[in-house]
Amino acid sequence: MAPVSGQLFLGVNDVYFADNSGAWTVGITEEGYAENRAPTRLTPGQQIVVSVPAAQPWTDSGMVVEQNRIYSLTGNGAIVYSRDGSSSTPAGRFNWSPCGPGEYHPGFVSPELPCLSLLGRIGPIGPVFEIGPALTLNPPVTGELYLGVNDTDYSDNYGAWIVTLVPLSEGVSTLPPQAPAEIQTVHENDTPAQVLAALGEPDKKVDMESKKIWIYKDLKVTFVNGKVAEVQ
Ligand SMILES: [Ca+2]
Repeated sequence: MAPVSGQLFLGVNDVYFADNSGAWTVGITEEGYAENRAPTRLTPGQQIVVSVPAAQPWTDSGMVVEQNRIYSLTGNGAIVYSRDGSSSTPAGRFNWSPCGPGEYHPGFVSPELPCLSLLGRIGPIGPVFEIGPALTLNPPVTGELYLGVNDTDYSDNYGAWIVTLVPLSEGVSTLPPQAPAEIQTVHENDTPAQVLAALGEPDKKVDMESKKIWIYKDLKVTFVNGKVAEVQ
């Protein structure tokens, strides 16, 4: 099952490749969507509110975030994270060791990001990033957004944060199509008259003894003996 959308790379688990030969053949077939369900893609202007329960490390938002699209994520509310009733907002807690600013705290979902903060990842095994109270997200890949609570023990937690997801830009598919590249037809051995007909008047003409160079905005045509010899 693909955790995110992207280009698939295939590898050989070896140390020294210079003495290898041959190739494997890999077949790939689409078997359909996992759980017979495609996650929802946000339409422009749509706002999604997801509840992130404190009693589990990760919550599947059910939403796909798309590469090259910008999203606003905001986290609100407070969760209780220990039996003494201590609570945390999505910003996390820094007031005990090893959770102080910049401190490494092994055992937490992310030992580097703030304890008890709101986390995100794209796909169930994607790299973990900090959302905290607010984040402008520019997804590096297209995939389903997961929301997490950076804790060690989830059995003493209760409550939920509320996360709001809003796309700030259109998806790539809604960008206006690019104008097709101009088709320029200049062939070897064309005469200057034929080039003039195809490309129009050049920006610059360089005349040398044996050859002529016509320079266009993004093209250079070289004539030798009155015929096109090279187009660059
Ligand atoms: Ca806890």
